[in-house]
Amino acid sequence: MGTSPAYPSQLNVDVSPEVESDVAFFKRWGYLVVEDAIQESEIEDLRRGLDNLFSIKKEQFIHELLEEGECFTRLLENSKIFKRMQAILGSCIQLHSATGRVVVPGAEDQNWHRDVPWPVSTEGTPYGALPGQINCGYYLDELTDENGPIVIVPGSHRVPFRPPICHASFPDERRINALPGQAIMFDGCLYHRGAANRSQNHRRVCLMCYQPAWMKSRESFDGPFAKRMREEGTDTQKMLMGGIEKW
Ligand SMILES: O=C(O)CCC(=O)C(=O)O
Ligand SMILES: [Fe+2]
Repeated sequence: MGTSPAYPSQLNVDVSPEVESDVAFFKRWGYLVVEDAIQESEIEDLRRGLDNLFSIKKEQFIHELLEEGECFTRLLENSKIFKRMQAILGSCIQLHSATGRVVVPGAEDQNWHRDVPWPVSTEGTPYGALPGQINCGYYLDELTDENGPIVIVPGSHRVPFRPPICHASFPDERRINALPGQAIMFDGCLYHRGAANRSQNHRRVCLMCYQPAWMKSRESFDGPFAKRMREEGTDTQKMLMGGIEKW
């Protein structure tokens, strides 16, 4: 373990009017589509990277993605996404998990779910704090009705009850046909699901999930990349990879 990172000097970061309006949209609806989050060359690299991993591991979910190569590590501080994550969650954030998902042809619909298991209240806690977790999907194949959009229920991140255990349609659901290059940020409490893949091709996505640095992460951050970041990284990189061990 390297030295602890210096804590950020302020919790709420300064934001441009554009980011402020994105934050307002996110708070209200629980998701955000960010245009031009990654460029064509990065998309190509990520596709190659995931294809290669899938050919070795042959698993739908590939965990601890940042340990798997440089094409993935560049997502950690993607400037458009990171700016918005900090604007919403505050400056003290860490990675919760980085996951690749390769959905093969014939894969069935995911059920509605929240990514987080904790209870939700419309009021937060008396002290104003909400546990937060925000995922960000970089879809590497254009999503269509065939290969499976990501389906969400806008605004459901605040409802104080859980989603049904099925994939029935909601009257107010939105099927997002994400494009490569876009990134889809969504609150971990938002009702969502990946739809079935009825195409002939793999449906590939990298999911980068962040949370306040005082929460428990899913990853243990004990791989070589995480260790190197904590030894040699900037204060932000140390913090992102679990460098704040205690408060
Ligand atoms: O593949 C997707 O569009 C979403 C995946 C997802 O929500 C999950 O695996 O928890
Ligand atoms: Fe999910």
